Amino acid sequence: MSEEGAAVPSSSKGSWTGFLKQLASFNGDLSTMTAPAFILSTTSLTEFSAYWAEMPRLLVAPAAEKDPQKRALLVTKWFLSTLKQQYASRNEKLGSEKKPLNPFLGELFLGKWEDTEGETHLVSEQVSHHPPVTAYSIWNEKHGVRLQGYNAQKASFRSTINVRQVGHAILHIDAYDEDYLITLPSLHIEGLIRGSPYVELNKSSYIVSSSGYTTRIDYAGAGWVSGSKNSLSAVVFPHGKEKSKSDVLYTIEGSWSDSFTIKDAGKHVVDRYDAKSEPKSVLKVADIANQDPLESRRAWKKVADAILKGDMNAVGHEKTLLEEQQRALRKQEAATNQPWERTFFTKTNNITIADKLIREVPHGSLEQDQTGGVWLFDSAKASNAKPPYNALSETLKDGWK
Ligand code: HC3
Repeated sequence: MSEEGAAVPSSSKGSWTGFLKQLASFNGDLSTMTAPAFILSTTSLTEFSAYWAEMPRLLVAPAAEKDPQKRALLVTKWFLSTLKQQYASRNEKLGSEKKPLNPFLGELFLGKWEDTEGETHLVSEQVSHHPPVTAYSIWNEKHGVRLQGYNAQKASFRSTINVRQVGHAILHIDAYDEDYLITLPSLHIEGLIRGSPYVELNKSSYIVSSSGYTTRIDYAGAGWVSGSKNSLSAVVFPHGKEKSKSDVLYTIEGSWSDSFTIKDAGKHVVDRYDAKSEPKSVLKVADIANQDPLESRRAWKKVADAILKGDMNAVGHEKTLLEEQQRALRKQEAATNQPWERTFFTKTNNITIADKLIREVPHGSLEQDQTGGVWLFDSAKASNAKPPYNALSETLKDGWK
């Protein structure tokens, strides 16, 4: 049994108890949740998009595989490798899951990885504030691999914070003109009572390829049948054969934060993945002084500095200034009838490849009513963006649809 607030600094025990009480009447909007200073993060959610590609080697690996079945497996392996980065890396670094900064409309986070795989670019943008939606695009021209997606969170409170992710990602491989629709796992927060929150994944997510393969990944936590933390169990099968055990092409068992093993239909081990030994590349981000005012680390600098000092008055003051600026902008847009123009993304009403592939997901739906539409990376916008963003045009060839 964990003791209430055992991991909370003694000066914050009262505010933690208050926070837990406030959760009982939580309205589901994560952005309105007010948390004590010690659990506030200095990182905005726009930065989280980088977790998709911290190991560019795994992201581009499918492009070098000629067999579509093995390619589908490599895409699955890459996706599974991103889970530790997405859901457990902050815990490892900071000791617990903190409350990220809520991006403002138009907020940007840009960077690139430079390693043996060449340049892998990242553009992340807050494309909607109500509801909060973050869109991203990640591309590596050398290998002809591009990922784009967007996400929002629907939260509720029942014993703990439960989060359903809305949105999806699409990975495109130029050489085979192939797309992979990736749905996002649900999660909940553990360790709340103790004061050291961490994420556990639950339910299932899918990867559906335009070449005819589907992967279903089932997640479970320590309290489940498997008994171990962050367990995953995945199967790769031809479209429509989810219920047929004899059609399973690969099975994957293990832990998304530690290691997993991949077996073929004959139960032979074909690959293993160990999160500890996989090298990560460092994302290069411009110095704050050279960033645009819309760029996340520049825009949030004063708030982040105040959080680091534990000065809650200054945090409140700086956040209010940002909010007032945003309100003034919205007012001006309404008065001139000119809605905010997104820098890199466009809302589409057309049928996308995602509409087609989502049909392979049981009860699957893009739920565009929950994300203010379907958001697509707009390479023309990126090429014509104001300096310095237009420099990205040199890295954008013809692969975008
Ligand atoms: C729920 C979450 C915010 C959303 C985070 C998302 C779903 C964002 C998209 C990324 O690709 C994946 C991802 C990872 C972690 C998710 C966060 C975990 C906790 C955070 C809550 C808003 C914080 C709850 C507050 C507290 C104090 C319990 O940490």
